[in-house]
Amino acid sequence: MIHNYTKREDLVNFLKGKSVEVRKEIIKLVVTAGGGHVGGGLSMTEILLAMYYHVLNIDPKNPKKEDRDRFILSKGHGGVGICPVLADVGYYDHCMMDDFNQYLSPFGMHPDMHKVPGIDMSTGSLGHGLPISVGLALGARLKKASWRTYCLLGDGECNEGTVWEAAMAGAHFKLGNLTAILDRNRLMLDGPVNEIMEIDPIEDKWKAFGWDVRIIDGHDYNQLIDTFESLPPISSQKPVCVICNTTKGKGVSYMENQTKWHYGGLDEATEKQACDDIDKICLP
Ligand SMILES: Cc1ncc(C[n+]2csc(CCOP(=O)(O)OP(=O)(O)O)c2C)c(N)n1
Repeated sequence: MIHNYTKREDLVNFLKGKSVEVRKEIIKLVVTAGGGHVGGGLSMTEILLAMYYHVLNIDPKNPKKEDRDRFILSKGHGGVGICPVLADVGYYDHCMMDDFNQYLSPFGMHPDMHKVPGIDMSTGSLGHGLPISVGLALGARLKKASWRTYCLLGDGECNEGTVWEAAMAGAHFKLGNLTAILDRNRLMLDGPVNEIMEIDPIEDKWKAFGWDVRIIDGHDYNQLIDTFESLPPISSQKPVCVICNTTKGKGVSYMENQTKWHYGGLDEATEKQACDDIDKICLP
């Protein structure tokens, strides 16, 4: 954990403050880049802040530490969402992102593990994060290592067959050290998930594939912390999928639940409106 809070209430208040800062930085990066995957960046802010500040066993000053927990951002278009969080916990300085997604910048829309400290796997082509996570978790188990692997997936991404091949493999190999996290914001690039390719009943599907399932509000820090603190030990025989119900575009009134804000650009007025809205965000 990257904080010294001993009282839950203080930790949650701290993280809520970070939610505002990180969302404003996402908006800034989208302006710098001339556009970006803003909707799905804003839906996973609380998940990422809870993971990087509290749940993951990591050392940002030693990003490749062998016994660190691994975190795979399978929805790799979430670069604008994860890069500010990695800066915040200390992997690099925020000013390193001043040329975000510009020519020769280490920071692209899809984060590169060879250029961005803290990124455990380069992703962007959907459907590959969970197969890779299964490999990592299996490797850890074979080495008798104690670290865990976490994989954050999009719900639209669950259209990919490789997600389900990996789900089958994770259960087959009894990977209790593997946790999938689903950013269930119900929208994808070009429409609602249930119209493009229905994934419900998603809870039943993960269960049928042999996983334990938890369903929580992905913007509620108390639920996130309770869930990840109570994961079964890595010696358990089942991987866990945490389905996080979220809102795409969370915090910006004109972006929330709007497919067109999967990817977009901002002018001065929309940027100001976004930041004003974020200042007033109300988290559970
Ligand atoms: C293999 C592959 N097909 C298509 C795309 C294009 N694409 C980028 S994001 C996206 C939608 C993903 O939806 P979801 O996983 O729900 O992401 P979120 O809404 O959380 O941003 C698609 C289809 C891709 N990156 N990779």
